[in-house]
Amino acid sequence: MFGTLTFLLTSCKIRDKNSNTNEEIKNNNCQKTCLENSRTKSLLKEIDHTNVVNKINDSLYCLNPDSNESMAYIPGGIYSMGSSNIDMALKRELPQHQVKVNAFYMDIHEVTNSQFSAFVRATNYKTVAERQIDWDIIKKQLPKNTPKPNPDLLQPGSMVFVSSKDIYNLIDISQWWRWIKGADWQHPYGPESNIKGKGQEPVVHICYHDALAYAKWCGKRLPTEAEWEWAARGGLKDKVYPWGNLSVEKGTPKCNYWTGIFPTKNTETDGFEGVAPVMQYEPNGYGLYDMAGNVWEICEDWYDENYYSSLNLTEIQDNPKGPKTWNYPMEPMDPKRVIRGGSFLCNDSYCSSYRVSARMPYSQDTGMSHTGFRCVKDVTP
Ligand SMILES: [Ca+2]
Ligand SMILES: [Ca+2]
Repeated sequence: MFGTLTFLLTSCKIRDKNSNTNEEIKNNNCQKTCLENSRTKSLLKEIDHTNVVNKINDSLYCLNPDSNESMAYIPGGIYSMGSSNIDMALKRELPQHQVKVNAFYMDIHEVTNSQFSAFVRATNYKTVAERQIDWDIIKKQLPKNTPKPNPDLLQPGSMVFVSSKDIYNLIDISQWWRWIKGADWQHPYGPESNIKGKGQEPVVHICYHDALAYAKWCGKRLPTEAEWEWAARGGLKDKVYPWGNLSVEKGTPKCNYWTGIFPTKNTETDGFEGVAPVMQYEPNGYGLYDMAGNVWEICEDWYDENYYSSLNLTEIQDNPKGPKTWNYPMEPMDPKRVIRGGSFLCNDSYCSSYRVSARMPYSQDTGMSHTGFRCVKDVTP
């Protein structure tokens, strides 16, 4: 939320309406903040959940914290973390470095609305997006002398993707992201929306603190970034995607992403314009669903733009937990965690974050309509 307000108050003050040629849009992709999103109407779309319900026999498995049901065993191993594809990777994904990961269990799908509902019913937990915003706290993360915004802006709310057919560049994310008062996990598109019939969709508008609270309640934890990438690779070596190297555009749909031209045209050829119920596509080699696309997944690690390049490449990183703190020069005062896997908003024309090595900063106090999480659990001898 703090990052959201930073965005609302400080970003994209200058709107260069002359910089909207295709070539300039392509060049501007180096920014790749990737705060993409889905359309409001996609929330209202009726979805047949039959197949999903058949696949998930007990979506409330977290009610039994000792159960590993709906979790996959991820064997330990050593792998090359980061991208081996220089053409597709961002600097933050380089260089590749050797990482050792111990075995663990991982949720086979993103945490669903049904699962999160059980947590809230049991604990009365209120997500950050549902809480009043404390100006005295967030002003410390904004440039000095930032004027106090209208009190309306300090009401509970969250960031919602709103599609636009008329954009002038791919840098000013305010063209497709809106702060919606009353948007939260139970009202993903604002106070008039709800999650009825969407129990098998991943919970969204979740920030790091919310995800952590849920994980602890389940007797689980959030994955480290190294664990997440190792799991996403599904036993494959040096591949671009969880399924291998075949382009996301080729063959049968492999994940829920933005088909078409982001953010102006969504062809829905993967079956969904917005968020999809979990487990709609083939799992990876470890039996994990939606490690590419659908919703971003929050990791435990702080985000450091230069973390990989700071490592000693002659050493194997033993179960790394990331940097000691965050480093994101574009918003230096806003604490950032790592998110992984991309979302239903990702597209090759923008950031192609459904690649297994793709990594993105995420304000730890912010909820967004394309971000959720899944949990892991240690293997006890
Ligand atoms: Ca899609
Ligand atoms: Ca995902």
